[in-house]
This record gives sequence, structure tokens and C-alpha cells, in this order.
Amino acid sequence: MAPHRFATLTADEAAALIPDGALVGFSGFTPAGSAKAVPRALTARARALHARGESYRLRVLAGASTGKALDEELAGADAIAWRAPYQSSPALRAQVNAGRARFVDMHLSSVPQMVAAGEFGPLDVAVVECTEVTPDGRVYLTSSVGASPTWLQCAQRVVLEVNRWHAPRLRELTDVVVLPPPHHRSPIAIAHPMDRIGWPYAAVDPRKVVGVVETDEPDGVPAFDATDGTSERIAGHVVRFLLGELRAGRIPREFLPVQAGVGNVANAVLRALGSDPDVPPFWMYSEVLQDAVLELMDEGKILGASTTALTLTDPAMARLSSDLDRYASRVVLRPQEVSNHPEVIRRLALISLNAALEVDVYGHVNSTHVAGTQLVNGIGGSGDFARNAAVPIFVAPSTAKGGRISTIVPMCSHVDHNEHSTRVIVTEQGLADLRGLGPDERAAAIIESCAHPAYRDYLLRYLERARVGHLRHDLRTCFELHLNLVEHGAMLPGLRVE
Ligand code: 0RQ
Repeated sequence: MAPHRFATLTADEAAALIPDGALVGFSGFTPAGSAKAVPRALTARARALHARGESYRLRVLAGASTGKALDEELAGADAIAWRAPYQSSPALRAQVNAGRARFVDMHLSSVPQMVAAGEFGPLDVAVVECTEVTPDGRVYLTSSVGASPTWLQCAQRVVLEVNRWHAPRLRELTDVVVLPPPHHRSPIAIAHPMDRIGWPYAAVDPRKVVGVVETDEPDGVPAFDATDGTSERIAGHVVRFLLGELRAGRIPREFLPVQAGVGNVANAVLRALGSDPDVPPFWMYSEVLQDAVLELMDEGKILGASTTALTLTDPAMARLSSDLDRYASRVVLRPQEVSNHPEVIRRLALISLNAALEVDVYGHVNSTHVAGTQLVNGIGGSGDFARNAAVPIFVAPSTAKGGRISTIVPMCSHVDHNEHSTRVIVTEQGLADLRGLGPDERAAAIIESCAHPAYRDYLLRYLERARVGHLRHDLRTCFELHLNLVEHGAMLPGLRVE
């Protein structure tokens, strides 16, 4: 058979092949490896069609959140009707909270399996960024693997964005395996964060590839804010706790692999772990790898990292790409189905670090909805990791919005992680170790150690008037703080928080 030749398309030509209402699987896990040119052309197409009074709205899947060109611009053009499994775009968030776009908030590890099983209907099109595609259908991905291998396998038609900006040598980090359906699965053979079990490319049937779009563009990952005092205090409590666990022998001498979510607090904790001389050099088994990890790898404090996305700022990405002799043996880039797989997370006995929006006095955690209704981002991988880690840690500042919000509340207005999965809660005020504590002890520990002093009396009085039971709650007032926030813009109007 003659080798397959792929048609070269402009982004507009590719966009024209994607009809209104299509279910499209885009590459990308955070801005890393996110499709760029085709989403931009889809935005232009949507705007033109809407101007003519025609409908054009897509059902959008990506590994997690995406770069600006995808969620933010498409949602800005009112071109997203449905989105799963995670987002962090202000425009899309506004559409979701206005009831204009539907959002399905999902554990990221389950997405490929559900799409492959057809649970959202047929995947009409995949749009996947790569550094190269060979005539026999080997697709070398860029800075994330995410769910792209599954999109390529399941989609009826495929558009590839070949991005020249990314180093072709990124394939040296890549380890792709697409798991068979669950009832045909053997154990996943990962017993160490650096174990490799797959291939450096994802596979596609070349006959499904309708065209290749050439691009030359970095991911545009935004830089983080400088670490603030609150994050540093949270990080200090986490490090002291982990050192105590090390001394007590509950964490082995060689330490445990670490997962850290995105955001400033996660970055601050990683830096604090990295700079403490008593914390031994450690491995990471995570879903994102941010600039701080690269720096700690250079310092020898992080020995190596497994991830599904290189969420690096453009200069850090360029640094990694120009020194792959150094990084290729220290970084493994896997599909999200494997980076976030409960089986592997449980086996490797991770320390997981994720941020909470609010925590209630019994340890339930809300990561996603302000006052129970307004979506922020989504659960992302936090449930995959927190539910299965050996040492799950949730962090949050004790107050938000200048003290108008207490992140410690009587009852969470929405629950993403329940009391059965949470074990350690940390704010800048202190750390509550909930292991082995009954509900009354949990409440006391969380209020005394984590709540801001300005809210402690309110929380203690709540418990005093609550109805006695295994859990004490006053169902009339358990959401009083949230109601105050919605009605008066502050949980305790008139309270001044220093
Ligand atoms: O608002 O941006 O307007 O200042 O929420 O809060 O404290 O800067 O912390 O950036 O880590 O975000 C839970 C949203 C925290 C995030 C969440 C306001 C606060 C601020 C951000 P401003 P911070 P972070 C890895 C794992 C779920 C997914 C996850 C998240 C803004 O960590 O989305 O963990 N996690 N995935 O002022 C109202 C409260 C608030 C509040 C904070 N109680 N009420 N607003 N804020 N607490 C990622 C992936 O899976 C890909």
C-alpha cells in the first residue's frame, strides 16, 4: 500500500469541516498542548454564522482546561453548548453560571473510559496538536498527553495541528498507553513514578485524518503571582506536618511521591518542601508540572516527575526543550487516564496537595461552587488524587475576599470531597489532622486550628446550638453564612477581619 499523504489545510478550511452541534475532542490539559489555530478559526466561523442568524455551537471535550484560544474565545463567541470535564475560563464560567452553556464536572481519570464507551455519544471530530504525524499514523504529541490518545482512537474524523514551536524531542518524555475496556484490564504495571509502560506516540488510523494544519505558537501558560505570606504560612504548616510523619515513621525515610494541584498555594508548598534541608529529595506523580518543579529538579530536590501536562511558562518550556539530554530521563508524560489512575495513586502511596474553596467543620470540602451555585473551575483531578492518596492534604486561606468570606463554614454549600476522603486540612492559621477523630473532635480541631479567629466564636456558637446527634447540625442556620454572603456581600456583615 502506498504511504498515506495527508492534506494540508488552513485553519479555516479545517473549521469548515466541523458542523454545528458536533462533539469535538480537543487536545490540551491546561494550556499545555492545547489546540490553537483550529479553535480560533471555529470562533471566527461561529461569529460569522451568528451574524447571519445561524446557529453554531459545539459540544467540547478537552483533557482538562485549555489555552485562551479554545475555551475563552469560543465561549466569548457563544459557541460552546456543552463542555466537559474541567474549565478555568472566565468567559465560559460566566456562560455556565448564566445557564447558557452546560458543564459536566468530572473526575479527569474517568473521561477517556467514558468517551471510549460512547457515554456522550459518538465523538465526531478530534483536533489534536502534535509535533509530527507519520504516514502510518504515529502522532507525536506536544506538551501534554491528556486524553488525546483516546480522542484519536475514537473520533470519526481527525484534524492535526502540527506545531513547529514545540521540540520534536518531547517524544522522549512521552509514554502512551490506551487502556482496554475495564473488564479486559490487567494491573497497570507502574510501581515507581518513572516506570514506562507504553510508546512515545499516540496512534491514529491515517484514513480518518482529514487534514493537517501547520502552526508555530507557544502554549502561553501565564506566570504565577509571587508567593504571598498566606501561602508561605500554609506551606510552613504542611512541611512541619510531613516532617513529623517522617520522624514518626509513617512516611518512609526516602519520602513518598508528591502530587500538587495548580495554583499559588501548591507552588508555595512545593518550594517550601524543596528548600527544607530535612525533607529528602523526592519524586512527583502528578497531573501538572509547573515551573517550580523544574527549578527544584535543577536543584536536585525533585528526583523526577510523572505528569500528563507540562504546564510551564514559555521561557521554562523553552529551557526544558533545549536541555532534553538532562530532562528526558527525569520526566514522564502520560495519558491522564494513567497519571490520575486510582490504582496507581493508591499503589504509589502519594502525598496529595489540593486547594479547597471551603471546608466545613466535619471536613467535607467544596472545591468548585461559591455559595453552592457559582461554578469556579471544576473538580479536575483533585478527587482522583485525594480519594486515593496515602496522605491527602487540602489547603486554603482561612478567609477570602478581604475577610468577607470564611473558608471554614458550618456546612459546605456544595461537596466535592467528603469527610471519608479528607484527612488533613491546612490554612495559614494552622493544620487539623483529622485521622481517627470522631465528628465532635473533627469540628473542634478544624475550628481551633484552621478557622480565622474572627469567625471562631460564630462557629463554636453554631455547634453549641446545634441538635445533638452523631453529627451536630442546626438545619435552620447551617447556611446562614452563605445566605448573608449572597444577600449582603459578606458572611458576617459588619465584621472587620484584620
Ligand atoms: O479569587 O481570583 O478573584 O482573587 O477563588 O483562590 O486562594 O487564589 O487559590 O488559585 O488555588 O484556587 C479551589 C478555585 C482555589 C482551585 C480553587 C476565591 C479567591 C480567588 C482563587 P480572585 P486562591 P487557587 C489540579 C487539581 C479545584 C480543581 C483542582 C481549584 C479565587 O484550586 O479550582 O484542585 N481547585 N484540581 O478569592 C468565594 C470562597 C473562596 C473564594 C477562594 N470560599 N468563596 N471565593 N475564593 N475561596 C488542576 C487540574 O485538575 C487541572
